[in-house]
Parts: sequence; C-alpha cells; structure tokens
Amino acid sequence: MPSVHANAAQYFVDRHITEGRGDKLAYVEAETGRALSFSQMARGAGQVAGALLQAGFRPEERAAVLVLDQIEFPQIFWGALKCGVVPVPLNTLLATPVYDVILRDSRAAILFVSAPLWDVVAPAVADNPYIRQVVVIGDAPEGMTTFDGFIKDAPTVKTAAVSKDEVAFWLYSSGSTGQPKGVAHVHSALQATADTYGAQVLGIREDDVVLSAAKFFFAYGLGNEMTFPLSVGATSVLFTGRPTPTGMLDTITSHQPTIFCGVPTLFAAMVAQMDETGPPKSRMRICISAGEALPEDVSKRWEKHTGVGILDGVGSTEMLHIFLSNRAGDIVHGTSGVAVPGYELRLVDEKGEEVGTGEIGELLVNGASAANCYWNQRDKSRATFEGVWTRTGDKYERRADGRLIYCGRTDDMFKVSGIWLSPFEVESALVDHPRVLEAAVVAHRDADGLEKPKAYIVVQSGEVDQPLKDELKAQVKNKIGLWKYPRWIEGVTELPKTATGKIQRFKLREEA
Ligand code: 3SK
Repeated sequence: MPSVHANAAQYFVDRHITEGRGDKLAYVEAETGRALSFSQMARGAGQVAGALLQAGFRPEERAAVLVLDQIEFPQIFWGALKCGVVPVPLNTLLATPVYDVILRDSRAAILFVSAPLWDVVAPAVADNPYIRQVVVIGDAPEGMTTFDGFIKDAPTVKTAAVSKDEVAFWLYSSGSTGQPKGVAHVHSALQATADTYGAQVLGIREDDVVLSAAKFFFAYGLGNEMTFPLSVGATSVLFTGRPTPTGMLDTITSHQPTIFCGVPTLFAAMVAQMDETGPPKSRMRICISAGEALPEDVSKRWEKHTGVGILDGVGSTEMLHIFLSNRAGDIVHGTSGVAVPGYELRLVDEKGEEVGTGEIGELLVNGASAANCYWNQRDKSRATFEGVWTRTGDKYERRADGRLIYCGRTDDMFKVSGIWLSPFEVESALVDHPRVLEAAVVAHRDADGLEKPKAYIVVQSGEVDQPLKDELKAQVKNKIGLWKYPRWIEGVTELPKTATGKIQRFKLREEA
C-alpha cells in the first residue's frame, strides 16, 4: 500500500523536524564552511520536489545527479525521492563518452551538474534526446539555470506516498564488459542498511560527526555520509575536492569527526604521511574501510598511529552497503570478518553446493537491501539476482572460526581505489592508440599491496618507450576516467590466448 511513511524521505529527512532536530547541523562543507541544518535540508528538499513537479517532471522519470560532495546534493537527492522522481547519482570522475552512454541508458530527463563538471558532460548533453533541463550548481555559464534559480519560486511540496517496493534511486556500476549497469534500488533498501550495518556495526549515534572519503555517488559513501548519519540525526562533514591524505588529515584536525570512512589506497597514503608528520589530534572512535581488501600492514600501522582500529568490510552496489565486516573490539587483520546482522552468507562451488571450511567458493548474500535488477539488462539481472540470493562474483575462503578471507574475483574485474574496473574497458582505450595492436590488462599489487591496473601491449612497430607509455596513460585517463590508467605498461611480442582467441589473463596475472 502506498504510504508517506514508506517514502525514505519521511524517515531520513521529514522526521527530524517533528523530532525537534531542525536547528542541528546536518552537513558542513570542510573547505568552504557552508552548512545545512536539518530544517534547511528539509526545506531545500521540499523546494527541489516542488520545482521538479512545477517544471513538469513526473514520478519514475530519472534525474541524473552529477554533483560533487556539497550541500546541494542531499537537497537534490531527497527532493527527487519526495516527489517520486528517481535520482541517479553519477561518478564525478568519468569521461565524456561514458556519460554519454549512461545518460542515454538511463534516459534521464533532467541533469543536475556541479559547475566544475559541466565542461566534461556538456558534449554528451548536446545531442542527448532525453534531457529536457540542465540545472547547474555554482557559477553557471551565461544563460543556464542555476540551482538557486530553479528552486526560487517553487512551492514546497509534501512527501509523496509510495510503496516500500517502489524504485527510489539508481546507482551505476561497471560490468565485466565495461558496459555500465544501472542498479535499481527501492525505498526500503535505504533504511535496511541503516538498521543493519549503520546501527549494529557502526553503532552510529546522534552525537557522531562523520567524515567519508567515499563520495555520495558511491554506494559506500551514500551510506556513510547520507543515510547512516541521517538515521540518527548525526552531522556529516563534506569534503568537496579530491580526498588527498593531507586534505583528510587536515579535516580530521579541523572538524574532529568521530567516524572516519576511507578506502585502502587512502589509508595507505595517510599512514605514509603520518610516518613523517605523526597522527592528527583527533576524537575518532571508529574507522571503516571498504572497496577492496585492506592490507594487514596498513591496518596495523593505522591503529598504531591513531589508536583506533579500522573495521574492514565488504559491500557492493547491488547490496547497497556492507554485509560482511569485522567488528569493533574483534578485528582480525587480513580477514573480512563475518556477516553483518541482518544478512545471510553462503559460499558455493560451481554446482551451487556449499563449500566446506578451508575451501574456496563464490560468496552469495541475502539481505533486505538487495537491488531489484539492472536496468534493461535481463540476462545480467537473472545471473546476479537469484531469488533472495545475490551473487557477488567474489571468491572467499571460510576459516574454522567462521571469518572469511578474500581470494579474488570470479571474473577478471578488480577494484582500484575501491571502484570496480573492467580490464576490457582499459584495453579498449589502449588499442584506440594508432601504435597499439593488442592490449591485456590485469591487476598488479603496488608497494602497499593494493591492486592497480598493469597493461601488456603489442605494438605495431618501434619500442614501448617512456614517451609512448606517458601518451597511453594520458589517453586512458581522457577516454574513460582518471583512476583507470595502467600504472605499469609492458611491451610484449604476443599475448597468451585460448584456441578461440580469448586472452588468457590469468597467465598474465601469474606473471604480474
Ligand atoms: O566495495 C565495497 O566494499 C562497497 C561497500 C559498501 C557499499 C558499496 C560497495 C561497492
């Protein structure tokens, strides 16, 4: 039955006004000091909803949200949910051709974009047949609608009644072919992650202050700095720029978060910096990591510097947040811990049979936050969402004490700085270069034990020298995204292949 209470905006936004939290700070931007109280957020979201309806947007239409971590983001996200429009937060680091694919696939009817990101998405908007309006956050180019202008004369509308099973928002995840997949999540999934991981692993409280290096557009960031703090009326510090180690350490000093959410690459860089500078003065009580497995050494050095352990966990865009995690006071370095309360896990072999202790199997997860499907990708949806079980594509080993140890991907995908990367996508960007005949990309561990792309290339003629390597790295960055470029490039005379011509990446992985 549709009800206002099933609308996630009622629980995460409206409720704070009736509970008397209106004047409390919900968000503050670390770099600018701009802030948003709970009542300002509720008002802003109501105005966004009113403006969307007034401009003719209707429930179920998609709103692409290419917005940095700034105080307009929560107003746009919740404003869309309030009136049934489906926000689709987009990774802010992608390249024009990828935005083109996503904007067409989602058929977004409106685009909210932060001013600094407009240039990269503009060519994709120019010949897009679905977008009817663009709203720019910040200094808009001449003649374009600004966020303030968009909401200025809008009526504040009340939260719409929806069913708990209604699709609330999408997130895009990249597939093994590099083709982005729209992951559709329902209203009830948001509270499901807050009630499980947020309440029972983080133990988040009203007096917490959260700082998340992972941004809103990433499922991990959406929980960390949106739904978890809003579920209890806590405050989030937004870091709008790139989360550099210095930026994070300075923000820990200046804003004194009690919860810090990072990813392994960042923790490694912060630890290296603290080796030089010492730890910041802080009141952190809990730190969490996800995105890829946290190297044991990084985890131990962080704890030594700060006195606070990192809870390493595993989640997915499909499950919305973390479902497997270490617990405070019970961290076993080098393991991913055990199931988060509210989630059930199975490790299965190729036949779907449960594997025994000490054996490796694919991880399947069952929990209320699972996505509905991949938008318009039936085969992939059926292969991933099997009844109540969601296949993760990750291989794990169960130890005798029940903790799980990460063993790798079932396919060739891997994560870089916590974001899935498809070797196929990087290879395609490399072979676009006139001198590159073939390319194969595999994961290779850097000095901190973290996975980064390594490319093997066959060139038409000449040497794979430094100028060519630099050119190729720049090409990959420009074509598909800043973090996806191969950190190492090696020239080879041929690539290992199967009889049917498929690249045998596992052979290169062994070599790497
Ligand atoms: O990659 C992860 O571990 C993760 C965690 C929380 C939410 C989303 C993701 C992908």
